[in-house]
Amino acid sequence: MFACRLPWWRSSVTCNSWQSGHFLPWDRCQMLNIKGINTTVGQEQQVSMKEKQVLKDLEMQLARRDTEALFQEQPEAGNQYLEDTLLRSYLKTHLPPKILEEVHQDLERFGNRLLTKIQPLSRECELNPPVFRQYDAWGRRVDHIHTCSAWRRMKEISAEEGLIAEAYEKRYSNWSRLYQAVKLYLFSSSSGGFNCPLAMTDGAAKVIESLGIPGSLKNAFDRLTSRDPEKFWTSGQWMTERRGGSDVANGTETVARKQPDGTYCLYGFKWFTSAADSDVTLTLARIADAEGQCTQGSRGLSLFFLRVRDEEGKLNNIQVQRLKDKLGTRQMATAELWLQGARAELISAEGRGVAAISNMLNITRIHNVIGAVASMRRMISLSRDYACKRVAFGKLLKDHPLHMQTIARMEVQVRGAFLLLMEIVRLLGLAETNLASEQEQLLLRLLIPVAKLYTGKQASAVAVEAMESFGGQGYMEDTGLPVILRDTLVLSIWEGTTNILSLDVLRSLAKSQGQVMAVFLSTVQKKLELASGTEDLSPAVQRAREAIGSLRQFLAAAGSERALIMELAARDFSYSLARIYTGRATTAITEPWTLLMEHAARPDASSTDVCAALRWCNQELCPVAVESARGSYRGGAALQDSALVFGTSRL
Ligand code: UCC
Repeated sequence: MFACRLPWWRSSVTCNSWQSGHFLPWDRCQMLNIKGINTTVGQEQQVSMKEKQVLKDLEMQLARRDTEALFQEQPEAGNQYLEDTLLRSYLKTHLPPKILEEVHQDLERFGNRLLTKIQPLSRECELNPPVFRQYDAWGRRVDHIHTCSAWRRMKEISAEEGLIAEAYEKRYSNWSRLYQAVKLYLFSSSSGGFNCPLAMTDGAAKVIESLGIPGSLKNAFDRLTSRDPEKFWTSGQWMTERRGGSDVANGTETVARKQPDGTYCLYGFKWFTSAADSDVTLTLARIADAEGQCTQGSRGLSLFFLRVRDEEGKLNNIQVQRLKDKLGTRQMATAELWLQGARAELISAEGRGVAAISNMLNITRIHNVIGAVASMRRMISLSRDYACKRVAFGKLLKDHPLHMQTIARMEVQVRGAFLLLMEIVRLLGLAETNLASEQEQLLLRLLIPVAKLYTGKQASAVAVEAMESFGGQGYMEDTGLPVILRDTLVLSIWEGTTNILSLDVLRSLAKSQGQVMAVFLSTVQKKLELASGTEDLSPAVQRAREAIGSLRQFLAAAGSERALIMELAARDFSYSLARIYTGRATTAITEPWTLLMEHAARPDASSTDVCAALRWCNQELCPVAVESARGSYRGGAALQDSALVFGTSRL
């Protein structure tokens, strides 16, 4: 009788039904049975002419069916700006009408340009990663990094669109920074990795601006912030050496020797240099004294500016050792570089390199947040579109409640992350136009690492989840989905890992002697009291209020062991700040609500806005209090952790 094997691989599914010298696939056997053709083993070899004809017809249908089964409708995104209702409602709520009108027109146009012109370039960048050629045909060392034309076009587009310029021209005063961030957010997922050099370019411009744009750097500043593609320069940020990625203070070995003309020659090895095709860079080095000695640690580091190549394209006493073979961001050349007397200009006070470059770090970390939110938004948009096209189990994915629950959970995450991003760039805009109060400046200092670490993790989780929503197709390279995942996974690593950023949160507490925390708590508390009048949101307000109470209790209970406890608690503590604040207010420091709640409390808020706020506040808002109550930071917790990792025998 019929004895079909269970399928282990779709195309090799067979049954024992032998026809014309071939095994029939399982579904064809099924069809024969359905058609009433007797297919028991003994009779199979005597199929009549009529039956053969039926079989032939079936073969054709099945051949067609097999082919059709390979086609699925491709998920697509339209004009990202027009489709992003949260972005549009945010801008409508916050921007002054005149600015909104201008910005709206530009963003709609940009959304179309992204869709029709820029996205295809992005794919080209992925398909044509940079190539490194060390020697020419005649054995001469050339160290040439070849980038594709699409990558170079991205640079021109970045200038044309004012993706850096917008923030420095300040034509919309404090709103310019936010407007720039919105353009970068739209650009990010279509940039083919060019968002990385833009982040560093913005950071370099910020450092130079914070130095008062010294005459020697005027040309560089003008180029970094130019709208002219012919003039526009990008910058690198060479911080990482072999001994230190996170621990820059102890890992930096590069030495700077002063020259008679006041410039310096740098000698050392830079282990990761992102966008090594950049025109200029900022980097750290230790200045050697007359005896060739250097000060070790953070206080020995100074900040330098250098051009990577001269006018003819010749490297500035730099050798490229090789390009990095990375999991993602493959569109971009990340190189190992030997500095062999690279000419550089000292741009910080001696020994103040880390403090000076932290201006750059804070900007690139904001760009990281932009990248994280953009990546989540892109994945969710595609996932949502696919849910409207893909049929499974007899109905569209969008009609499967569990599938929709999964996407809805991601949507709550991206909404929270988006509003946190807007809050940060709003505060940055105020700070850059001298409109920020001292409290707002403190909040900004605290929120940058909080947002960077939190959204980096969110984005990785959402990208993985969203990929799964496409089933096996999500895992297929030529759908373009794995690129998004790969490029997202770096967001929790570069510009400071989650733990390093959690420690930076503690640094901001220590440096401000706790003021950042006092501002955080009093701000959120005040907002919630004022917010409690909106009935729909009252469960969220209640949960947020409880979370703040728990946070206060945790801080009070840390007591004398505070330093040790805080180090162990740093990550959970930072997560708590992110969740509580995201669930706070946007418009001004003296106004009510949590970010999502404030958005949900607008007169023209939708039920979606309310639902997102409620759901955000349904998660554990203060994990640090929960873990603290479990004893995760006390007494022998650190020893227990080690025992778990290594086993007691290794302790
Ligand atoms: O990965 C890299 C490039 C990737 C490409 C960029 C893509 C961007 C996004 C793309 C968009 C999609 S470059 C490598 C990135 N590396 C890091 O991020 C380093 C991670 N490590 C840290 O952040 C560490 O915490 C260090 C290096 C900052 C620690 O250095 P120190 O010297 O041990 O730290 P100190 O001694 O605590 O701080 C020295 C001074 C202090 O000021 P003073 O002396 O006045 O008290 C600090 O307050 O620097 C100040 N400072 C800061 N100030 C340190 N960090 C900050 C900060 N974040 N903000 C303000």
